[in-house]
This record gives sequence, C-alpha cells and structure tokens, in this order.
Amino acid sequence: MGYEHIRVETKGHVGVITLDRPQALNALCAALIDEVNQALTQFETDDKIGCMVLTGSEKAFAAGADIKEMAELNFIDAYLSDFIASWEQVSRTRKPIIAGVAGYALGGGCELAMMCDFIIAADTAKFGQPEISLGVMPGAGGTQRLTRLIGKSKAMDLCLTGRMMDAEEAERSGLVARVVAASDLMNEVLKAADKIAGFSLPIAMMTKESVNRAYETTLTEGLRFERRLFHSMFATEDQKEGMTAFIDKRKPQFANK
Ligand code: CO8
Repeated sequence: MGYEHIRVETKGHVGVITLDRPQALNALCAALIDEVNQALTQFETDDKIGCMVLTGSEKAFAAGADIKEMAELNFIDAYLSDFIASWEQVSRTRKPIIAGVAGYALGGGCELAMMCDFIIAADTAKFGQPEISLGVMPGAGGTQRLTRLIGKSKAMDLCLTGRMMDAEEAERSGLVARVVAASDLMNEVLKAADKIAGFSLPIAMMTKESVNRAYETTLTEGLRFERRLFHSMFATEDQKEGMTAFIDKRKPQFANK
C-alpha cells in the first residue's frame, strides 16, 4: 500500500511504522493519522507480526498535532466530529507496540508515544506538552496518561509551564523505559521488539492486557483479572512448551508466534 506521510516495513516478525513528514517535523495532520491507523490495522491482522514499533526521525518523533490544520477549527466541528477520538487507535492495539523516540515529542507527539506500551528514547529526545502556549491544553492524554506515568507534580509542571523535559529527566520520572545513544535507537528498539515477537503472541497480548488493567480498576479487581488470565494460560500449548523446554534445558519453540 502506498503511504504519503509514513513508511511501513516488516522486519522479521516486527511491523515498523515510521512517521515521515520531515518538512513539518512529523506534525500529526489528519491524513498522517489515517495512514497510521491503516498501518496498525494491517499489522494487527497479520498473523506473522508479533510486535509493532512506532518511530519518527532523528530530529522529531512528532512536534505535535498540525497547528496549521487546527488553527481554524471551531467548537461545533470539533464536537460533532469528535476531533481526536480516531487518533487513539494506537492505544487500542492488542499486540504490543513500542515507541522509539528521538528529538521532539511534543503535544500530540508526546501523547502518541504514551499511547504505546512503552517508550525507548534516544538521548536526544525532548518531551513536552506545550499546548498552553497555543491557548489550549493537551487533548489526547497529556493531562491523564502523563499524570499517571509521572505523577501530579511533574505533570502540572509540564502542562502548566509548557517546558520541555530531556530524555534523562523523562527516564527518571518514569515516562520512558530506557534511554539509549541516538545512534543505537533503532537497534535497541528492534532488539526489544524482536524479543517480544519471539514469545507466544497470545501470552504477550494477555500480559499487555493485564498490565493495562492496572490503570482501569482497583487493586483487588486487577489482581482477580490477572489471576484469571494466569489460570487460562495453563490451557495453552505454549505454557507446556515453555516449561518443558526449561526443564529439558533447551530453547522453547512456541507454536503461537
Ligand atoms: N504543526 C504544524 N507545523 C509544525 C509543527 C506543528 N505542531 N511543528 C513544527 N512545524 C513546522 C514549522 O511550522 C516549520 O514549517 P515551515 O518551515 O513551513 O515554517 C517546520 O515544521 C520546522 O519547524 P521550526 O522552523 O519551528 O523548527 P525549529 O527547529 O526552529 O523548532 C520546535 C522546533 C521547537 C519543535 C517548533 O517547531 C515548535 O515549537 N513546534 C510546535 C510544537 C507544539 O506546540 N506542539 C503542540 C501542538 S498542539 C497539540 O499537539 C495538541 C494535541 C492534540 C491531540 C493529538 C493526538 C495525537
């Protein structure tokens, strides 16, 4: 399929989506988001894909929603079209997805990265929610996912001052899982994605679903949900293979990859 604003490729069992709108620092226009959604659907339905990666360029993961496209938007159109609702498909993916972030991840760019399961950042990455300087506030998770990830104090600091946070601070705050040298970013992201794709896909998906439950429910309900999924794993051949391989001192050959 031909895309204008993204590049899509498959590396083994990993599906890679690269935002590619360099003239606007990968600003997220509607057409770009449509393409990302199409690519996500393509990978979600491809049996060979066990993990996905969302990344940008060296200079920018994404510098936010496209300000030029949004500038003339009015309330009625925003409300009637439920502006941004369709931008959240990344957060609804069932297969694991990693964000590989170098350069700017601002506004909607930071929000898009947070919709992924975890972020691996280059040491050049800069995160921020500068919407307040445009006369709005974050609209796709910047006041919600960010607050859950880094706590109220830092989320308030970022959302109210609009300042940027470097990769080291982002890791210290819990926004980012790991920071690597910019030149190693794609190597490290692909290594992690390849590792995940090498495990049993249903087990990886259930693990993701269970971790995400921690954000949606009480501890008691979350633990009950976890235990039910854990019990169900003993009905899979991958559990038998994984444990037998350990006992036999060999590498497991998971059937459902
Ligand atoms: N929208 C549109 N165009 C942009 C954007 C953007 N967000 N960011 C950069 N560009 C364009 C610039 O206009 C410029 O284009 P041109 O050459 O035609 O003038 C080109 O990209 C290069 O940008 P700069 O010349 O500004 O590059 P600098 O290196 O000097 O500065 C910055 C880089 C600091 C990143 C600067 O471009 C900047 O501040 N950008 C805007 C950042 C921002 O405010 N982002 C928040 C946008 S609002 C938002 O995201 C709301 C979220 C809604 C939900 C989204 C759901 C996923």
